[in-house]
Amino acid sequence: MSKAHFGLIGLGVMGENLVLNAERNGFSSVVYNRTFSKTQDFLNGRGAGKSIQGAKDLQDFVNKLERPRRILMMVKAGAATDAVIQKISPYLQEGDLLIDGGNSQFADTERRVAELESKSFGYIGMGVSGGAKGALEGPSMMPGGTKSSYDAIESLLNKMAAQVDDGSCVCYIGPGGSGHFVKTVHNGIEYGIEQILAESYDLMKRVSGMSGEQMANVMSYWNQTEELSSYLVEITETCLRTKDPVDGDDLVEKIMDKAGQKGTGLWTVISALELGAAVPTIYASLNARVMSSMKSKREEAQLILKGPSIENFDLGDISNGMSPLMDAVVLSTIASYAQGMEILSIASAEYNYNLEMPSIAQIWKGGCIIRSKLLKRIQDAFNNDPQLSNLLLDPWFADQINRRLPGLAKVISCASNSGIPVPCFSSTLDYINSFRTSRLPQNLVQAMRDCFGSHTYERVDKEGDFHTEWLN
Ligand code: NBP
Repeated sequence: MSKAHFGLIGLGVMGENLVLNAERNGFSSVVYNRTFSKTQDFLNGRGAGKSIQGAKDLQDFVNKLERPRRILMMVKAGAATDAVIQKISPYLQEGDLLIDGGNSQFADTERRVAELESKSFGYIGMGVSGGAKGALEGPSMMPGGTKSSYDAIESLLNKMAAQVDDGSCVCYIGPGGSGHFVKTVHNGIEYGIEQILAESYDLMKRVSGMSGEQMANVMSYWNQTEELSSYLVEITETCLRTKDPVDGDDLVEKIMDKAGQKGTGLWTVISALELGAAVPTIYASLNARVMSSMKSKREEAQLILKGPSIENFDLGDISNGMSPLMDAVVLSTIASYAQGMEILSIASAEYNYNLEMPSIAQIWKGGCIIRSKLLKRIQDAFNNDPQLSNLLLDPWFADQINRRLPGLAKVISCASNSGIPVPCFSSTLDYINSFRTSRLPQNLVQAMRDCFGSHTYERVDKEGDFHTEWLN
């Protein structure tokens, strides 16, 4: 049998679909999975009748691959990825290329790129987004590592990726762990948008008393607007329309209100704090998941901590453009993207990643979970002004903010008068109001720090560092 073009390790949800995608695009493949029965099940099931061979062990796996080998690992991030690298390394030869498509922490990828490349193997850390369907039909892929390693797999990735009007949803991101860094930030933005849609649902249900069907209609309306048309709005409509097959009630109402966080949202926030990037909307979404996980404490607190009753308030309906609620959703979504792009631009300078903002927006336009029409505007904004310091300053986005800020403020006031938490909406308003305020009250913070700790302060009227004996 002739040698296969492409090897895959890890037949989980993602690996299985990615190898079917590669095979469909003309790359004969060989698959290996730690538990061999999964390989057999796959070859007898979805992999049957295709140019896909199985391998029982890693020796057999590498023997079945043409050289230089191109091997994609789709295993659990962390220790499992290190274990696979350690086990396969003795079988690799100079020029072979390992690609980690899992959700690895970017610092791990930096370490692995250095280690593997010192042994003359290529190593690519590649973020993959799109879930099972995206993996099969065309995901968005964010590969980072040395450019020559990327060049060796460019044609494969170009064919496998989602396609949009201006190309495929993959490009060389940059050196080291940059691909996984960009994927991490992608997931941080995703956390933000999911929470924003959840907050809009909570308000529509509790303030306006809307049914699942009515809320789904709002999502359908939003999905036809330039500002909100996106995959996440589309699937929110589906979730809201879906009925429990047992009794026909809205299924979403039967789901426990506890959301997990697998790591990438947390890593986004940690990276942002380390880099000095302000990401309050994304942070609020992470914190909302943490709060949601405290179910029993919240049940206890509800009996003790009393709040106001629900205020009668018009959040809008489809006939009036769903304003002001749509204002809140649009501005918070814009803030999530703006904060994500801000982390990327600071990281690019700090870690010498040399990230291309328009290209990143371009490869997120298809295949991935945060794909949306807004990304075309983001791509244009960074193309029009490569030095753009914050997305909110682009004329199109600035116009959105200037028109929609009063609506966002009204929604937050209704929520707070009704005792309904809207952490992403509130953080967005504070973010925008802080950003557009040239003089913030941190002069007083600096005075206090100098008062108790002689930390010194700068003055607005002259150069230098100053100290005052405040307590004399
Ligand atoms: P999982 O994250 O559930 O990983 C399952 C695979 O990892 C199986 O093949 C399993 O082998 C293998 N594995 C584990 Br667990 N420990 C191993 C070890 N010590 N040595 C060798 N293999 C090991 O699968 P997934 O959901 O397909 O995700 C794969 C990667 O892609 C993850 O890093 C994930 O974060 C990332 N990702 C997932 C999605 C998604 O939507 N699911 C999207 C984007 C990225 P076994 O069969 O023998 O247990």
